[in-house]
Amino acid sequence: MPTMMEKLFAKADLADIAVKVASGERLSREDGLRLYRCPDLLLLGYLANIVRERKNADKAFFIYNQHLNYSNICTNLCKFCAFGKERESDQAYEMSIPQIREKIRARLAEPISEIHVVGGIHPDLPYSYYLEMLRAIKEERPGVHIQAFTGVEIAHLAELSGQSVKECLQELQAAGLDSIPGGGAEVFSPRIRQLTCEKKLSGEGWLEVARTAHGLGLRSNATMLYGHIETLEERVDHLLMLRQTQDETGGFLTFIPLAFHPRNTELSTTNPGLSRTSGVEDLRNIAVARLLLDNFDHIKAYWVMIGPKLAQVALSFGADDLDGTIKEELITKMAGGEAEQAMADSELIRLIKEAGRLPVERDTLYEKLTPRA
Ligand code: V47
Repeated sequence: MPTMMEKLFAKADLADIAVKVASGERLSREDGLRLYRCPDLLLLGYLANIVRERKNADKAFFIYNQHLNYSNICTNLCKFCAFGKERESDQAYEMSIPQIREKIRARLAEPISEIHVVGGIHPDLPYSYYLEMLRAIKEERPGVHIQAFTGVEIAHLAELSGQSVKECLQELQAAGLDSIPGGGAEVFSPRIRQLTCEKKLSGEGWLEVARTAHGLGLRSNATMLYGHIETLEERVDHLLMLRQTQDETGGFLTFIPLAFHPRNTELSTTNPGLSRTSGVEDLRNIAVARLLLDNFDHIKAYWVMIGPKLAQVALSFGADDLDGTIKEELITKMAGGEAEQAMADSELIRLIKEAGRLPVERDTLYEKLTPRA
């Protein structure tokens, strides 16, 4: 006699996918589309949670980190981004190396294990600035892990320095770079890139930087910016390209779905119907990513973009990581993000415990850190 769950999956036409998930079989492109189209969020969550618990049991990770957005001056001016500004804009800024040192020094009393560094594609900061920045951060905070420069920034720095991506990454590594954040991936579809960020490095270019970094032993993250003008097919194809690359290199640490924030973006002016993503959409993207990305160990619910309350719920829909303490992150804020930018580690721990999970403070590479008294 079919069990209650079997009946529910049959009713939602997901019976075959449920069997695949139970046996750990890889899902197809068609399966991914069916999952995205499934109206029953709880069934999606149920399936994603099976994978989440198989990979990470009850653990929910967080990190004590500091974000540093060194400059918002950007030549790409992507239509979904409210952070990037032209040099002439009265909102444009760039931090000098002494200012960066000051930002790091100001938080030396906190047990920060990672500095997350991202900025725009600056038209004229010299290559030496980036090397100096890395060295300065390590001088101010020896031993800290620097996760810096998206694949797009790395490709720009390689060009600026007249080196190959590999040579440039090696030089950045020698100056203090420890891993690469997941930004700049957006949606790999050439159609979406043409419509939203035509000046940006291509999707294939972004993946090539990741492959090169992984070949050097540098780990990196991956993201997808969803909830704007992309189709479900484009989302699934993006996830499958990441899965394919992970099969080749095994170098991705975590996947982070990024919820589009329309305020102050050009995309929202040309598409007035665009609104903030809904909670259902956010959870659905986390669940489908967990199910399709079978070779990724971790899925992050980025609380700055989806809010701490939904990020907490996401721990039952496939996510096993809440990112960290952050404090100041301007990319979401400029686009209308309303979540407080700082979260105490005690608050992250409370959210995780209330979700019935086991809080684990991690370093960037997901090594467990000893709990503090
Ligand atoms: O690449 C830009 C996205 C990214 C908007 O690696 C926007 O752990 C929403 O990648 N609405 C940068 N998103 C941030 C990023 C990130 C964040 C947290 C953790 C990690 C990680 C990476 O932010 C950009 C772009 O995809 N973005 N504008 C916007 N209006």
